[in-house]
Amino acid sequence: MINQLIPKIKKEISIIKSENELMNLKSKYLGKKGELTSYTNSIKDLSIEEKKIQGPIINSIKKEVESLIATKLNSLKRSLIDKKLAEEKIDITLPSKGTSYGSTHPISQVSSEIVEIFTQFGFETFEGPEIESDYYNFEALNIPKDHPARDMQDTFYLNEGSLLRTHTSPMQVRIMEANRPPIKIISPGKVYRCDSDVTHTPMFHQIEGLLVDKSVTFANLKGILNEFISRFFGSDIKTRFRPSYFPFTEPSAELDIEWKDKSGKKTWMEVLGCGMVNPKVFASVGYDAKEFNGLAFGMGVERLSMIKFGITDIRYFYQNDLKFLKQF
Ligand code: 2U9
Repeated sequence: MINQLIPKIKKEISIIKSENELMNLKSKYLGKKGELTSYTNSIKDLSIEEKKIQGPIINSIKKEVESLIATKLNSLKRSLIDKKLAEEKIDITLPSKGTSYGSTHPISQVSSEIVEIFTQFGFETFEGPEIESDYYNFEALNIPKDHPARDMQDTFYLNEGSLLRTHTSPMQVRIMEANRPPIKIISPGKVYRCDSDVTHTPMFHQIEGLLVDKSVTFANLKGILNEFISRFFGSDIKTRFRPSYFPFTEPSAELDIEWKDKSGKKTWMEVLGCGMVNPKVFASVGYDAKEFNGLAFGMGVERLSMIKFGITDIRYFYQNDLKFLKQF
């Protein structure tokens, strides 16, 4: 009987297809109650002579069965790997899906363009903190306690005394505090106001400029801003300075450009605000208003972008709609 065991097991192993089946076969022959195990157990009952003959035979058969099982296990594992490799084959000759590139957000593009123009005029760029104190955002800029800008409905207040800056002017106050004229700076950055409709978002981007020296004139202000408009909107654009009011400048003006609306009709469009630095602002930073004067201006990057590209709703800038963004 034992002599036929090897060919029988070989036949059984040859049709096995899974590790599970192989383990069942292993326990059938080599397990506690396995066929081969019972032969091994019976050795102890044989006579000494029989033991000498049968013992080695049974042991060598057991070893061979163990080796047959190990070989089969290896080949099962190998064919599993081969199958996986065949399935996961990559056809490197297939055409690629292509790479898509992102692009700079239109607000960043326009902001950089404006900064670049003022850099060419010799202005240095400084960026400041978005969380500010009441002092730098309002007090030092001659914005009185009862001014509507200070109202809870216009300003985002944080803890006692701190707020989200409503303009980038606080940075310019800091620069003036730390330096003596001449000063020729611009400060671009995010500003925050409690406001939301087609032309206002609670956060928007501003660029403000400040030039302080011994004999700065309103003519200098007009010259700089006219040159800026012709570089940004085109050299054929007409401008006009219309009197206005800001607490931090005196006199103050708003700059309008002549622009064609969608139907081609010419209209005046308000583009930015400007003026001569109010002597009260100089007093806050310890400058002698008799010795120095300055020009200042401020513009909203979203507003300028909307005019330049004919965008009618400011919220397009922040909806991340690729159909919109890909046009820039
Ligand atoms: C200092 C002194 C004066 C900056 C100025 C404006 C006029 C202005 C608005 C334009 C549209 C803000 O973004 S907007 O809503 N800004 O009209 N800004 S003069 O004047 C300064 C700044 C700093 C120390």
